[in-house]
Amino acid sequence: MTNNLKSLTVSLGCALGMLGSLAAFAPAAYAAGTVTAQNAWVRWLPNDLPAAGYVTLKNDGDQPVDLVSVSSDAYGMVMLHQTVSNGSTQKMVMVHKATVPAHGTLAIAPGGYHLMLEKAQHKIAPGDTVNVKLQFSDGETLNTPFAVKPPSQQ
Ligand SMILES: [Cu+2]
Repeated sequence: MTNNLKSLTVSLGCALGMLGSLAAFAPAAYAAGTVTAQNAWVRWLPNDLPAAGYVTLKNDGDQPVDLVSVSSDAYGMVMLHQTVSNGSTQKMVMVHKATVPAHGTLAIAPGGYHLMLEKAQHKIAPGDTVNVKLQFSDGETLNTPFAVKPPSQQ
């Protein structure tokens, strides 16, 4: 928990420096509809700390598809982050896309990618559901309900 909080605090700095960069990546236009979202949840933290969102993306198509934009009415800022290990330390970096392989899955899961959810627009607590919009390079948009879970959730 202590380590988590420390890296979340670090992410705030990285977040502020990169505000809005995801918006520059407009989805390309292809036929939509090969990606589905499963097991979407948020690890909520108290005191308005940024929350982390996790989801497994499954691509049934013949082409890889990139997750290129994330947003939510429930949070003022949503970013795609990646946790990078450097020996004993971890840090978060912002990434502009994450690829869901053809006929494969991408696990946005603890220790790897996560959605960084900041600036809650209303009171959010474990047991709630928040909607996050996931946009892909094939033009597809998935409005995905994320289950809000307590800090102890692994
Ligand atoms: Cu982060």
